[in-house]
Amino acid sequence: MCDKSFAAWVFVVASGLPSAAAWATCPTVPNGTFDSNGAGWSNYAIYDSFDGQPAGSLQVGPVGAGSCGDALSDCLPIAAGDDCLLTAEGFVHTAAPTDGWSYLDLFYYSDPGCSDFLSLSSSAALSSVTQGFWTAMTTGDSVAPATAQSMKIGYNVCSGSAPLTSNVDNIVLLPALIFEDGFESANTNQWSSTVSP
Ligand SMILES: [Ca+2]
Repeated sequence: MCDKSFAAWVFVVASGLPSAAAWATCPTVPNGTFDSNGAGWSNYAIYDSFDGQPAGSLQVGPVGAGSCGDALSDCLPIAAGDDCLLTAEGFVHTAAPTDGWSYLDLFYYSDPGCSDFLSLSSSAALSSVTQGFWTAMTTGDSVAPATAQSMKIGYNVCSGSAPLTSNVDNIVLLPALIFEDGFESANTNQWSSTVSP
């Protein structure tokens, strides 16, 4: 009984995927897993060969009390309307201050060289109350503004009453259009068949 239901569900999902033309183009994040170094990342970025998921990550900080510090990627090309999910894993060591935050951000620019700042994506936030294990973060859908030509990825650490350090690993950009078509129009026209819940 369980096997039969599962087979029907797999069939519906696989046959209902949108056409290739519906998928967004998202740039590949250079060196987002920090396997052997922190190349391509600047500002508060410090390579950490010990911590990681697996080992090798970017340490951001220590950021002084009451302030924020960004680790920033190199400038990446993007086209207006590109719809991407930015994901990563964040980490704060045990016994760190608990009144700080880390943020995962996309910064959009109106020129190809990341000079003319346009806007900031919705952020993914990680409280420093969460300590001792790697935690998944995602910005959710982020659509490049109409005049965007480039972007940077940022991992921003903001301390509270004392200096704070946070690590980041496995930074990935994914197309965010898997469920485009069909459900937004309040019907199942884009899907080949349905099964009752
Ligand atoms: Ca790693």
